[in-house]
Amino acid sequence: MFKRLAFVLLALVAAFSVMSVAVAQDQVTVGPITQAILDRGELVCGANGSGLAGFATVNEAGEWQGFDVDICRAVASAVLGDSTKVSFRPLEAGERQAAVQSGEIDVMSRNTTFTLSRDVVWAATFGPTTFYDGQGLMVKTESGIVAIEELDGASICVQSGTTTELNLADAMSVRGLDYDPQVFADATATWDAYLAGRCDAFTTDKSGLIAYKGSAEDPGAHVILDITLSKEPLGPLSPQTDEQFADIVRWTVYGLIQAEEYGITSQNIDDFVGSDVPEIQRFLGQGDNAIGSLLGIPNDFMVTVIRQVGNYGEIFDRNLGPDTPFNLGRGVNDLWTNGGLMYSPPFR
Ligand SMILES: N[C@@H](CCC(=O)N[C@@H](CS)C(=O)NCC(=O)O)C(=O)O
Repeated sequence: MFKRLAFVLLALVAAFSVMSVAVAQDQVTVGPITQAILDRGELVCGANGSGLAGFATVNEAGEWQGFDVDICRAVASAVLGDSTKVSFRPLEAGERQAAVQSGEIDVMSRNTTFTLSRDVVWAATFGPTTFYDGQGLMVKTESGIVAIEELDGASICVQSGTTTELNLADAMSVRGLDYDPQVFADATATWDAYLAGRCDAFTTDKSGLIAYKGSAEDPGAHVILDITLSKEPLGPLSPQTDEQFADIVRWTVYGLIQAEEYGITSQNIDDFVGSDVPEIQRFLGQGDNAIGSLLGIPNDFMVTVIRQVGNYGEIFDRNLGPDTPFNLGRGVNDLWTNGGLMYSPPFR
């Protein structure tokens, strides 16, 4: 008797779950952020306000470019089918929380570290990390300083509203070192103060140090110390008010990484669209595979994204790789198959 009841119950549960999957596939509820993007025909992306070479700068033609910029372009491509439909909102470090909480931006891609307190207090949903970074220290070459211990009693230029400011305090106190923090609200003022000799050292994410060093009149006059003070996982985030949109951001970033793993690029995407490999067909939303449709966007959204923006490796190389002034190695930002941390969950 009990067995029969249990069987009937199980059968009912199974039937309901099949039904709810079918419903979910057919009618994804488009969230308020996605809807607003569709209505205005444009994605609003929070970007670095002072400009960060390689990550977010405005070129002579007035176009935004850089690694962080391309992440927003990929999201615009996924939602609107057009990577150019993005309006960039410049944000200083201390303006980020308000920009997320007020909902004035749809997504932020601005060298922003994923931390527990930001996740909760900013009411944000962080997407996958796009650039694993760490905090560094830069000094003038002529100072002869090679180790953090030599900065005992030094003045250090640092930007407020950043994880940088907090990590510096930790790193110095744990070593019993005194220092005089010179704190500025915007990046340019921080850098200028260091250049003008108001500080013995300048600290920020190593990606930032590389960008600033490259922009110096004589890059050789500055050295980045061989020490990493913190973990700075940088990536996009969106207001927590729309989980459907957050899913789109998440799977667009994963799609960039997965495309690189498959060797699918903006140049060869058309060869892959006709592939008869089931995994590739599924990833590219071909045939009756439901991929994009589960997210409420075109089923083959990754075809558009890859065609317009390229895969993760193309984005990295275009902005930071060997043909750029930065010549950054992939390091931990390489694919997991090459010993790095870039790893996409399955598209299924
Ligand atoms: N990743 C750190 C630091 C990010 C940051 O804002 N860095 C500075 C220095 S590289 C910057 O980009 N400033 C530019 C600005 O505030 O516009 C964070 O999320 O707090």
